[in-house]
Amino acid sequence: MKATATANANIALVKYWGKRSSDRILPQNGSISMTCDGMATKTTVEFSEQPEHTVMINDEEFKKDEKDIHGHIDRICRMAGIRKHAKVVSESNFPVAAGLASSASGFAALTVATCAAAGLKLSPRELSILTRQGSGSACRSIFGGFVEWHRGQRDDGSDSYAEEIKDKNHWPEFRMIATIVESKKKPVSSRGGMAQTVATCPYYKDWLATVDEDLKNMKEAIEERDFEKVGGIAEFNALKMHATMITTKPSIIYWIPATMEIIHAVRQMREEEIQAYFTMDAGPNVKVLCQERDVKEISMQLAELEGVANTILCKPGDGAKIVSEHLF
Ligand code: 2P0
Repeated sequence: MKATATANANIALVKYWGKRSSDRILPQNGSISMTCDGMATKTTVEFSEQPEHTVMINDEEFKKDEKDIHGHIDRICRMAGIRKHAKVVSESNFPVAAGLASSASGFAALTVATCAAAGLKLSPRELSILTRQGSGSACRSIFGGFVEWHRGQRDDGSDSYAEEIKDKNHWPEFRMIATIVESKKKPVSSRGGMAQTVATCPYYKDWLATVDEDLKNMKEAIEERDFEKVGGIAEFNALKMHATMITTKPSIIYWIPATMEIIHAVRQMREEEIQAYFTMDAGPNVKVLCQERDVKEISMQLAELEGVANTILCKPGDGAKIVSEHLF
């Protein structure tokens, strides 16, 4: 009754922003991401007779917050029909809660390890649906390479799952440089921010009206390995999402001066014929999309910017999987 899983974070190229059901975590729109080799979480789960679930994340005891880890473990226990409690130890190799998709890799690794420890055998699609109920974007980290999370139509969520578009070997030269400007916990959570956006942004419906076109074009661009097309769609999609955040009441502005500095630097790089595009999530950090051949030059230019603390280089990675080496 013990198992360990690893999962990579994922960064959306077409963003998930807003829920149509918060109970089941059903999105308002579909999304597409790259699973990132370079930002991973490893989680060991063991069931025993201990009186309650215990969860340690990066050497700290997990305190209850809006992401209900204990409730997610209970959900899996109910499915498996077991009454024991879990000891969970989890470690990530990148800063948590800084808009770097730690909840995606975290919930994907937790779900895969907990199911294995509980003896629950699920298909990848079933795992994706189950993981989604812990944290939406995490359902994409079950798969590797380039992944689409289907919005689905049904109220029970049975058709809202992620699916691989292309595996990591389809485009091995694709790179993402996560540029860290601040590793502190963010002021407004993604979950709170998206609920507030759906409730108060006057342009939210306009955002939704553009997403299907982005999804269709992004899928084509990935299939054709058309870097400029992927970069252009991803960058504009992120700006549209941030436009809805900024025009929410009260306004949510995740950007800090260093964020703008990187945005302008990336645009300047394009002026100089360096193919680089940016995307941003619910935080101040910027992810720079590029190709292997330009990594050295782009990293050098980013390192020279005042507000940049460090960078993490990612390429398309594997989906979540069971590993043999436990954390305890
Ligand atoms: C994404 N984000 O597609 C978008 C872009 C942030 C901005 O998914 O409430 O942690 O657990 O479903 O998945 C972050 O939100 O939120 C996110 P819940 P989640 O990657």
